Amino acid sequence: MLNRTLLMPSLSESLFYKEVHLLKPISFDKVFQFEKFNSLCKGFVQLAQYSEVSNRTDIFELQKGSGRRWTVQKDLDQLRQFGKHPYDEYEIIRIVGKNPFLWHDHWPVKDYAKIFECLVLREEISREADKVVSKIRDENRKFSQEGNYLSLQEVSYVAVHMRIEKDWMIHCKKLEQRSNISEICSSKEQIMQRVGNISGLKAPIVIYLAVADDLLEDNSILTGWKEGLLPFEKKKLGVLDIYKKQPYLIQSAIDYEVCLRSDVFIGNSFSTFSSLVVLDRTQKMIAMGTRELCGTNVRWLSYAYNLEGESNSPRLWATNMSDSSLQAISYGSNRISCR
Ligand SMILES: Nc1nc2c(ncn2[C@@H]2O[C@H](COP(=O)(O)OP(=O)(O)OP(=O)(O)O)[C@@H](O)[C@H]2O)c(=O)[nH]1
Ligand SMILES: [Mg+2]
Repeated sequence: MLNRTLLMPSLSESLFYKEVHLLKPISFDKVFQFEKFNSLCKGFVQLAQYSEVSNRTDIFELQKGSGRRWTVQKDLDQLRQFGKHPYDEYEIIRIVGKNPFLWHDHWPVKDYAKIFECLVLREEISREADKVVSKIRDENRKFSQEGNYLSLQEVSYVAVHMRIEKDWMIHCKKLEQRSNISEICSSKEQIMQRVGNISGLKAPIVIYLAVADDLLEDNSILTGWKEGLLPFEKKKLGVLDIYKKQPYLIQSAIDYEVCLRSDVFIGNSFSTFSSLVVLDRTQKMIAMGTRELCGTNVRWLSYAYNLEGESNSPRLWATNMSDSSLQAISYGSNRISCR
């Protein structure tokens, strides 16, 4: 919209809400392949390094509004205005403000989602995810042989993003009160029960539990699953070392990959992490030419356990790519396009 190049953003390596003093920036290119991004996103979004800027002091600060009187229309008008004279004379525009954009209202999901095709993890990170996935598949193979199953049985796995860590429990309770929706916080028991009711999971099958161990107060997540569902977290799988040597952000990035590649994914439709995994999977389905995004016989099947589906199972979940707002995929929703 401004017809400008985005200077490489800095991300946060640590969790923000309680460790502000430990806040450690990590540059975009430590996580994603920088050049790959620009080549895949040519004509859409381009990134540049700070070193490419000739005059780093020639900055115009664009102040974004906030509060009730700040509307989507004002936000949009301001952006348009800053694409023109005299602002186009400045080499850098720095956008500042508490909510720099009302951004989720300016682009339809379909356009925004293109970004995800350009975000490719650095190899040293995806290699760690490869290790975790192959451990999961090894376990699956072991159990399917023990049970005298055909050795040709597909070596597939299920990933459940159990969003029950303590940062979430604080957040989701508040959100339920504020939005007057009671389907946001799911207990461990509800997750186990609903996942157990999914018809068509070929037991025995390994269930990978994607949780941030450090933030988990209840460490009994391995018990209480229906027979035939074989739960594994990082410790039982023997991959704790892989995660422990990484900062918070990279740990979640590895788990994101593991969830992305699973045969069936089950998450919480109000979690940004879960919503982005499902968006990514929906995009893969569309790229493969899948017509029935909400069928149960598709590759990249996903469910939301915080919403009730058929016979008390989790609800089937695919991203509505023609949604006009990013609200649903960035902050969550209970309208998830499959019924
Ligand atoms: N740090 C960490 N996070 C993990 C891991 N596995 C899964 N996650 C998930 O990654 C997300 C990290 O939390 P945030 O930094 O708040 O991410 P977010 O994009 O705001 O996602 P939500 O809080 O779930 O909406 C959480 O949803 C975690 O449950 C892990 O091993 N480590
Ligand atoms: Mg969060």
